Amino acid sequence: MQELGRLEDLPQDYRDALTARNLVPLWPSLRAVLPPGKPTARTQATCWPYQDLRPLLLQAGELTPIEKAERRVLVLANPGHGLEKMQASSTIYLGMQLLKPGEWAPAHKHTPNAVRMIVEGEGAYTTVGGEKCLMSRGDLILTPTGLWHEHGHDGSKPVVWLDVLDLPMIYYMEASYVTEGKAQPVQGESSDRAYQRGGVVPTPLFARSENAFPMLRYPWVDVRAALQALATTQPDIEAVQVAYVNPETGVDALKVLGFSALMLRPGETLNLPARSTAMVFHQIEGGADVTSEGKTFNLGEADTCCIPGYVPITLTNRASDQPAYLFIADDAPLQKKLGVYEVRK
Ligand code: GTQ
Repeated sequence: MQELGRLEDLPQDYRDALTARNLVPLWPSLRAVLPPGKPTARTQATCWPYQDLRPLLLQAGELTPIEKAERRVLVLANPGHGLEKMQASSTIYLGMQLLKPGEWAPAHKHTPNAVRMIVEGEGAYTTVGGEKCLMSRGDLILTPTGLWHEHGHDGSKPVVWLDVLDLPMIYYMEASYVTEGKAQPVQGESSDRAYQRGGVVPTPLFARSENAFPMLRYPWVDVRAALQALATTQPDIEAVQVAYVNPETGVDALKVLGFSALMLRPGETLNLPARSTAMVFHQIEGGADVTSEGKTFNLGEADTCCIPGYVPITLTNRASDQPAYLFIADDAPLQKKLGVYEVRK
């Protein structure tokens, strides 16, 4: 590849004249913005073990009352982006949120899309667009763009969940803002039961739902059962994996980030080809080793890690006698819409 001219090759008075007019020569920076063959990733392979962050999150519960936090969250920040950027990857934000018994995180709505993966505790709920979604370990609850949401807790022990947002993407677009609101009237329990059976959807008076987000809660009991059924009925399948989708259309549940659940069968090692998306892995049950570029994270329950895009990843179930279950998030829906999604075999 041809070596290009450097900034230092240009006379200082010429450079000053450009700067004074808000002009920049492209060629000294061309290789930085268009590197050959593969992007330069700021995202670094990073792991956030739950046992490290849990005591600090509980300490936040002592130090900062919910009224002073609104959302009591410790952000899982990737050092490659700089901690102050609060990004796990270029597009993904991760946060661990704590709600103590009796606390209430007030209603608001915002342009970024969110999901919550429940990590610990019982008795909390989030009300999304008037729908009360109960939180149990492993459940996935959507908070799509523009829907009111608030969190409450009627149980007796702290509840913790992992927030996954496309905040870095929406913020980068200068499209991120919030609107505060009042407590929402609840219109009933969550609609997940209506969509519980794949292949049949509600059609009241022959009409399909026109709701862009018809299902907000994906209970772990159902997702786990789907994975187990897949493992039993299709033993030769390459990977026991299911995607969280809109049950009306089959397309990704949200528009920017994609979510799936993976069962690693006892003793299984899975080689994922290099894909153009960074990936987040969160251990729901069991223990998995996540290896990329010679580095391995030994995930235990509730641990979370992030791996940059364009590198192959190896996943290994450490147990030979029981499955391991992972929750996976990436930005494949966005990359596919933009036409930049790649799998390198
Ligand atoms: O629970 O609404 O982690 O608005 C970051 C921003 C959680 C939430 C986060 C939010 C929320």
